[in-house]
Amino acid sequence: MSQQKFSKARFEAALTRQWQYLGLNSASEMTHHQWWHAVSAALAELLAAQPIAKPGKQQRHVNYLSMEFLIGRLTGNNLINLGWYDEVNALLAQQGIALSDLLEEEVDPALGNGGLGRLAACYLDSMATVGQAAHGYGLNYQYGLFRQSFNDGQQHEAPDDWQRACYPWFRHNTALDVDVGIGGKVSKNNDGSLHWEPAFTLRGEAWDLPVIGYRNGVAQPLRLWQATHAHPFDLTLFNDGKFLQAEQQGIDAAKLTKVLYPNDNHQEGKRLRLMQQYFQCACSVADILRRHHQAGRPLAQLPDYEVIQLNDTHPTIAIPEMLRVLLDDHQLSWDEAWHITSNVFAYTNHTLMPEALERWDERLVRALLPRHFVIIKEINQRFKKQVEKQWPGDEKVWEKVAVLYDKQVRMANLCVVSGFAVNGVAALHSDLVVKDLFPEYYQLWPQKFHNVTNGITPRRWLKQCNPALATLIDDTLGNSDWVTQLDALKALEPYADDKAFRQRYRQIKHDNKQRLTDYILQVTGIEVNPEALFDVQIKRLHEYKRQHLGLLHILHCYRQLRDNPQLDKVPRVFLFGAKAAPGYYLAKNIIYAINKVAEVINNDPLIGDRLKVVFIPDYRITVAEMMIPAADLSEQISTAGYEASGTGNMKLALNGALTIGTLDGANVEIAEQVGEENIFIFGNTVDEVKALKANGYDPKKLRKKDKHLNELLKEMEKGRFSHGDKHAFDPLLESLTKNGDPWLVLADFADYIAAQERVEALWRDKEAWTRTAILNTARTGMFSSDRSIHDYQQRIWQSKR
Ligand code: HBZ
Repeated sequence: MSQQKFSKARFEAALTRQWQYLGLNSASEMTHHQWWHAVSAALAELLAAQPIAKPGKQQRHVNYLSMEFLIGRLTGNNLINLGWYDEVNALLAQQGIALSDLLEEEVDPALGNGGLGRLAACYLDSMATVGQAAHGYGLNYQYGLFRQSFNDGQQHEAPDDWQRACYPWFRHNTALDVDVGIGGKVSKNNDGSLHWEPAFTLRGEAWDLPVIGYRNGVAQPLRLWQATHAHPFDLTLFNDGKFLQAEQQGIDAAKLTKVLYPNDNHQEGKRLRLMQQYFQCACSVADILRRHHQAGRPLAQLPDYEVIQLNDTHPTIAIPEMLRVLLDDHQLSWDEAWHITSNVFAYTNHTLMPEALERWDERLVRALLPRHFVIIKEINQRFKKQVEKQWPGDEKVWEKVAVLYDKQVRMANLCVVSGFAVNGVAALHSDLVVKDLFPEYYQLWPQKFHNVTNGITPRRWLKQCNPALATLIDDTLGNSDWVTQLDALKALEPYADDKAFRQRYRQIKHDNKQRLTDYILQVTGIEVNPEALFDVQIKRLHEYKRQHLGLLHILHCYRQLRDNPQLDKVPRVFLFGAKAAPGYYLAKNIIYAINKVAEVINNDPLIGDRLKVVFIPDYRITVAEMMIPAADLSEQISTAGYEASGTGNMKLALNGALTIGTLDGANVEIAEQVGEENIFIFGNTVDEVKALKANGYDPKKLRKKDKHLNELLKEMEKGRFSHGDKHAFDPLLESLTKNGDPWLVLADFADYIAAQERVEALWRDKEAWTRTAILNTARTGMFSSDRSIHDYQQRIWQSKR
């Protein structure tokens, strides 16, 4: 496979068609936004007209099912992967148009919440790049993750209408539309077998986005299903009212894919969410089977050709759906259907937190999906026999491993029982999946359990977001092999000791910080000093991620300077980016607290430029692309055992930010790679966290003992940052003390401050700091998502069954 050639003539012709569609007389009449649209649509048209390269090797086709794909802007990324960026840039320049300005016109398609959705997007990029044949399957939400603004420091949410109807990269593939039933009842056939009579039918439209491999001629689809009414095509059915029932029952089909649920690591249990999940799964399973049939392959061979990777439990209902189709539509026996299904599905776990493990109320499942419920019961009963054999009469074990228990369907258990592989997303996490979450399953099926450490695509997260550093690496190594072989960055190691190289590396970081400084001024009106240490915490807002531990450190610094105004303290800019789920009261209070503290510190003349605190609003992929290359310090400070992996930690380290972090998730592997002397590790370990909790951890005692910490908390309690309002931060403060500090913020505080002092000491030695930063870039090659995909291939997708 080789790169597609850019044809200037064809591109110009396609571009001309675009302004002609608009009824204009020339390209020069287009607005900036129209230019972006025209260029993107022209590219999409050229791409659609080209034969799609098929990966050469005989390998199972991957179907990556995810409720979220946080893809970010596509036009710039596609140009880079196509290898056409410079040509298009030059061509537009001739017309007086700056491509980089045009690209700013694109609204982020924000079809995901955070790490899980972004991981799916990185994996699609890597699969196309390494030649792993794959389809991504998800939903085409009309509204992506809400837009965030701050109103007197409080988070305000607005709908994210990203105008999917005129997104130029979309193609509605009408030939692939699918009809999906919901509700109704199960009836017996004459031969005693069962069939489902849904109450109504919805139409799933296939909307495809191209996923372009890095300069290898590959383009494969990300297929996002969009719900509409099923259109009557059969007059009898129409007269029976079948196609109108949905509306009669108050189901507005278009509602189904209206909005992305804004929760991360928390299940809400809403009926509409289950409908979304089923709709996405039914459309995807039908599409996978359609392709299989079209290729003329027998059903029994499905596992030889297809694998379905479930991105967490959100698409689990695909399992009973596959069984239903095989049993009812194809009349396979249970054993045949089970053999096929249980060799096709693999499950990735992204969390151990009980509140995030999906469970669905039996009544809800039965009402929406009566046939699926019968199938789930069957799976459960058959599995019970197996458990009985291994642990006769042990109800405690059954209570843990059952698929159906207490009138709830447990999706994670359904995945483990019905899939051929289960994986965690970092070494530590995969270990805990086996030891803490699924020990009994591990006893039954040790061969099912794997680790695949997460990764990030170097195309978007280095080449695209940090072009100056990419060019420095190209120049230094004499080639660009690192873009697809990230391990090649190892060869940068000797340059850490090269003064001239350090100077260039530092200059690039400085320029990136200057760019971010300008952006901060533009969106917040706050002026920060690019010479200061940029201390960055960017991720969803969640207690376990402990943005409030960061806040306590800020209060500590502020206090130090007030106690001793002459103190020679390293100037810092604390930068936050985070959205809180709209219903997550405490998370919103943490945002409010950070914003209110920021207000006081930023306006304190005593402090001046020495400390600034900025909460950048509406954190999203495009903002991450600006913050990551500008970061000096990467805050990865979750309570050990709770961040499954993290991927921001990888992006930041690759771009030369040093990590301050706990031994959690992939931080452990980052520390192994960069070396302990090049990372700031602190805090209680997983085992220590467990011991503290087991021994009755009492934050109040800690507070009493630590006078300084007590002072910091008291300042907040007294209303010092809230115009005298003593209750402004009650939820946060109560969680830290009265409610037992479940995330051990106070327990890690002292060690965190000590680690921050080591940060300051190193920062004072500019050359030593830069040397460490370079080693971080050089040694984080293993976190390429290309490596993750190779791991999936070897350990899961291509493994002998
Ligand atoms: O998945 C994250 C993990 O917290 C993070 O540690 C990991 O690096 C990343 C990729 O493996 N999990 C999420 O982002 N989870 C969600 O966004 C989520 C969304 C909807 C839900 C539950 C979780 O219903």
